Amino acid sequence: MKVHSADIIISAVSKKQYPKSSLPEIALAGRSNVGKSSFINTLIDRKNLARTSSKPGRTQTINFYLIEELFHFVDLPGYGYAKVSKKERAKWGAMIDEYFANRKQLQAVISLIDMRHDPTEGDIQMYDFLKYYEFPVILVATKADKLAKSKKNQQIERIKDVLDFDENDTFVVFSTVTKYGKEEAWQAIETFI
Ligand SMILES: Nc1nc2c(ncn2[C@@H]2O[C@H](COP(=O)(O)OP(=O)(O)OP(=O)(O)O)[C@@H](O)[C@H]2O)c(=O)[nH]1
Ligand SMILES: [Mg+2]
Repeated sequence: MKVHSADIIISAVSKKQYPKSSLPEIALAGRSNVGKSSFINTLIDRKNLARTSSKPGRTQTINFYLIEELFHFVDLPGYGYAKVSKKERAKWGAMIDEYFANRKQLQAVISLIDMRHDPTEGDIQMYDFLKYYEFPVILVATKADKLAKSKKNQQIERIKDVLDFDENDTFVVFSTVTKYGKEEAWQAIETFI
């Protein structure tokens, strides 16, 4: 998809603030710093609409982006950042639960995983959660540019194995640096909007 219009609608902390719109939503979940915001920017050809940071934990609100007046990307706060307090972690959990429990517009979840490493405990929990509630998942294995070509296939198999990946879900190898996987990601998203 070639995107001409993309705007941030709101940074929400509770459901009262979610957009009053019935447009389909595609949410992005993943560890803090995995590249959720960068993924959005790459797909819509913008440098910095979704704020990115080398400091983990930057996105601590649920950010709704309206794309082509057609659907919303919903950038969820990242999990697994060590330097947050117990209280903040609980707040994160409540915010995410509130979103997943209430949002009928949600069509699919893009779950991002850092391709260089095995899935973390948080990655496994997130995937299990999404499968349990039967949300369609687009698994995006990102930072592919940082992995030697010879290691890629091996690591794809490893990630699928650790997650007990459901082959009905889509698996996309991706990089914001080379834009590898961009078309494939769009194709997967377009089946849900
Ligand atoms: N080499 C490489 N770096 C990437 C890629 N994707 C993201 N990054 C970098 O990873 C860092 C974190 O990216 P963000 O997009 O801010 O990550 P996020 O998941 O939105 O992080 P939070 O908002 O903190 O949850 C930034 O320095 C990005 O430039 C990629 O595909 N390749
Ligand atoms: Mg972010």
